[in-house]
Amino acid sequence: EEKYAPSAVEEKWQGYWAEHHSFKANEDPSRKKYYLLEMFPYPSGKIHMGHVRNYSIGDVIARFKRMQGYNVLHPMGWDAFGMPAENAAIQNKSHPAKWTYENIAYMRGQLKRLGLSYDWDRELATCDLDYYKWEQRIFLEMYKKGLAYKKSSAVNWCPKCETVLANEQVEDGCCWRCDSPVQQKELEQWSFRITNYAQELLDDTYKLTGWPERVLTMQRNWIGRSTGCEIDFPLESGLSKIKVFTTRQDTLFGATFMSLAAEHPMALELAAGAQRAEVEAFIDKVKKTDRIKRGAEDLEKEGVFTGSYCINPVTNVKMPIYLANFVLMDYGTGAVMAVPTHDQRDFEFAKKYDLPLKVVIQPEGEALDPATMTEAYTADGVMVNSGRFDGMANADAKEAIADFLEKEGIGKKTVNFRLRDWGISRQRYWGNPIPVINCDLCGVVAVPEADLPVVLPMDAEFTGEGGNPLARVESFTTCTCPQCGEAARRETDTMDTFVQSSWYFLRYCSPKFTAGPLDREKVEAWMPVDQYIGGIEHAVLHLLYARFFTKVLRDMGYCNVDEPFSNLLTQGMVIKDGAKMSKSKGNVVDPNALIERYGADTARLFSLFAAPPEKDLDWSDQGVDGSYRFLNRVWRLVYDVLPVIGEAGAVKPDSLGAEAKKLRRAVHKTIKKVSEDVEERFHFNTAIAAVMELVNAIQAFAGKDAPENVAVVREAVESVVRLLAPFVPHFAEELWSQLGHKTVLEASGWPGYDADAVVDEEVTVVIQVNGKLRSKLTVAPDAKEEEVRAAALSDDKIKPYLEGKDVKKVVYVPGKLVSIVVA
Ligand code: ANZ
Ligand code: ZN
Repeated sequence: EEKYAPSAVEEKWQGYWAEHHSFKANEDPSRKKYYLLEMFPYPSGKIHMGHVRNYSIGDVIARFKRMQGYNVLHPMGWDAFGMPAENAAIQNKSHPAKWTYENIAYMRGQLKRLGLSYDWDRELATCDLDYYKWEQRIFLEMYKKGLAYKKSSAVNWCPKCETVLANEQVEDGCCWRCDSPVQQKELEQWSFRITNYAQELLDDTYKLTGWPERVLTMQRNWIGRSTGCEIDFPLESGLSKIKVFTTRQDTLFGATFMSLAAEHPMALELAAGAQRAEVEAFIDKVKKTDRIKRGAEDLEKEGVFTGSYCINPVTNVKMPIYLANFVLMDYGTGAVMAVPTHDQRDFEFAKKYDLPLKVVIQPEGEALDPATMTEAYTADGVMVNSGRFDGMANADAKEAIADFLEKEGIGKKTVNFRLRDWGISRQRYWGNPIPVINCDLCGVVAVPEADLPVVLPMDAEFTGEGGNPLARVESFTTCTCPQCGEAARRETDTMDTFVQSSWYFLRYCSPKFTAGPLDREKVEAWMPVDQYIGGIEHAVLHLLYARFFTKVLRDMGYCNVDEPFSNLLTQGMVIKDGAKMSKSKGNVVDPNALIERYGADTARLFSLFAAPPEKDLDWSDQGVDGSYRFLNRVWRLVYDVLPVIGEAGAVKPDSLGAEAKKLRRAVHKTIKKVSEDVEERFHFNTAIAAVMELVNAIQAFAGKDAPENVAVVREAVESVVRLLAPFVPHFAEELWSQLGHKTVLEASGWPGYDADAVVDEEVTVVIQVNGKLRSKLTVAPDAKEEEVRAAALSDDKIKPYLEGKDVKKVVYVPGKLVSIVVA
């Protein structure tokens, strides 16, 4: 008997798959396609347990679908631009490209060592010129369509990384990467007009039925659609007016003052005489606070009176105009009609500055008194103090007042989105150069198509000082303007790495295409991605950008899909001792050590068995050991029976004895359960547990050697091997070949179940009442006593005999009889 030696088995089958191009994907209209994708990794150095888990989950689905006969596309690549490479270069006095490509080479080896079923011929790295040059083309097309534009704006600035951060990259006021406090800075920035797609991005979330509801909710909140009105408030001077955005026009009669953002263009001109100095000081102070803090609910409300007034257009009451720290310039109009009785922020502000309160919505059957209110009343109610709208439900008044404002020309209904355009400029070297030239005479000039690509120069220096290293490469920055021929300066901002990850899944469809970014025919053959798998941390950032980019490319004619990912699975974290594995916690398990000791199959099996994919996986050394012991058990079982089952023919179900029939039922029930668990719910843990039970049943089956049973035993062990194949592929291949077959990967390799075989055997139980036969039941032979007793007592034919009587005794003779005694 041969001993299970994982490393030899794994090397053998990895060699076999490579040699036979087992995972090469070709378009094949005769088979149903299945595009399976895991979020590609950043080449940080080496893979961690989170990767092992993510890619093992994906690999199970890919192999399962392949065994079912699907034409599977399962590619892998590298999200290879970004800051860590530049930081490493500074530290090691080396080059980001060298660091990145070395990491890729190492990590590719690790992924191969795990036996993942990738089509390696499609591998790409986003820092390959062959990839990023096409992105420059797409950028210029977006520029020409007005979807990429440059504007000066206050941006989130990380002083440590010396770069701009998107709002999504600021977490609790700190840089998502290095955790430094984020500052505000005015800069010329390139942006993508994602706001043009806000409505479609929102609407289409309702088509994404294969996404977790939680992710869809996060996307919807991020897009943040609000419906309401814009309303004009004339200045007391009559010279001009202030436009506000409100979602609560039903509270208009209760607006008693006005709050403007410190950046509001009218702020200074409204600051009359004595107030001027105080207003200027306030503006200075507010501009220094970051916008995340300013938007936070617990912000201490602060403001300053401008000295000017405007007029409430429906009550004609004079309203003092304030600047307020919680009003943001980049939402709505940067001006808020303040209704302190019905908005909590306005309430706090009014209390602080002693401003008037007027109730306009009353809760049913209650009378709010402004003098005694301790917080704003924000729920629904009945309109009061609102002229002709009094007595209406406030929800109805919303409509009625909006109509009224439109009719009177005071305001109009509008929609507002929280979503901002996507700032993509990064003051960094290791990224895709934005392909434009800045000319003193002509302004921004696109690099002509003939001059593309703009190649990232290799001779930059990485000292860690002076900001963007790319801006110091003279040979790169010096150029002539393509329009006027004068000396000009090349743009040195590079694109956010989220741009590259917004279309890599499309490029995988035709990774070697040389006539453009995408071969439309191939893209049509493979897209959309049928199953996408990745971490929940990308619920907003990456997934929203990828959806946006897909729509842009669709509108440019590059692809034909509205949505890139039909189904999304967000897997949980790998934790140890109750905490996420991280260097700082010192609880990291290195996959290399694990694989060396137990082999890739055990590493895979453990990470699939220990928890369902969407839950956190709790690391346990015993769990790993248990997985390894299970594989050894299966290995021994197969070798044990090999000598006897060699000659077995097909199973003849009718000629089987009771025990053999029972084993066969277990086999087919397991096939059914595993198929359903994998296919419908990705519940790999329960699927594996079911196979373990089956293995126990086979081991316990006494008649293994009897000639009449060898066919059943062969079917049983072959089923075990095939059911395990997606999880522990090398192991399964080896045993499958020992069982006399070629490769378990073949289409139709996944077993089907025999519907007749899974039907439970039934026995007839008779029911007696006071010794007389009154009815019969059919139950499973191993049915539980309580169930049979309950079924007997509630049997329709029995009930009449029990009516009005006392049940004295119920006796169950298993599988035969229920005897009821009544008096
Ligand atoms: C009057 C009012 C009365 C409001 C009331 C609310 C309650 P959402 O739902 O998030 O879109 N607002 C408008 N622009 C703002 C800005 N630039 N900075 C800070 N706040 C702003 O929020 C819309 C509400 O947020 C608007 O409706 C406005 O206050 C405020 F009982 O107008 B409301
Ligand atoms: Zn010029």
